[in-house]
Amino acid sequence: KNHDTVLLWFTGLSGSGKSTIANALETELYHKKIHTYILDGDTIRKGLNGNLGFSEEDRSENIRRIAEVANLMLDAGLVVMASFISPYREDREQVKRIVGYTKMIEIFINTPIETCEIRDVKGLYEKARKGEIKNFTGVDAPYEAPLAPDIEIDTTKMSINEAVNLILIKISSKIEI
Ligand code: GGZ
Repeated sequence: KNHDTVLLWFTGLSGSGKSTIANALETELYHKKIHTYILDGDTIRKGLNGNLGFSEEDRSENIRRIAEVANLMLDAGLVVMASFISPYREDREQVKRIVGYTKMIEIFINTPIETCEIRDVKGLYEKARKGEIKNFTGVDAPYEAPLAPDIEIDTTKMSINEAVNLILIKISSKIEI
């Protein structure tokens, strides 16, 4: 089962660039005729995980369900990209246990919070600073950085293209692309 495929797990703060990189990577894989699927908060938290919030327990359950869905998609032969803050180390370890350690490429989008906050694409940091959103990652909820990610990207030091190329090299060390 799960032949020749891989789960690209993007972890990092809100606004760090996870989805941007996942989307650019998907375009490249499409050109290589690789079938992909992107799992991200925009879809999962509206649908499957619509009953979950941002407590520690709910985030863990969010990640657990996503891992199970990703595992099914790997069974179907897709290259799966998952773009979630996934702030807890133990939750990310659980993902590896669910899909298999060799299947998961952990990609830490390590953009400094100052940059994420300046970008503030959705205005959420400002709201969190004012106390209008509680338990916001990096403000009043923790982010446990990966200790040994497969890839680490700081988007203030690397372009999207460079990041995508780095990830493509890693993928090609695992599967034929
Ligand atoms: C963090 C929050 C919160 C809180 C709403 N903390 O920039 P975005 O908007 O699109 O990405 C964030 C998204 C995080 O959902 P995840 O499923 O990735 O989180 S986790 O892995 O921790 O379960 C942000 C928005 O949801 N958002 N409230 N309190 N991000």
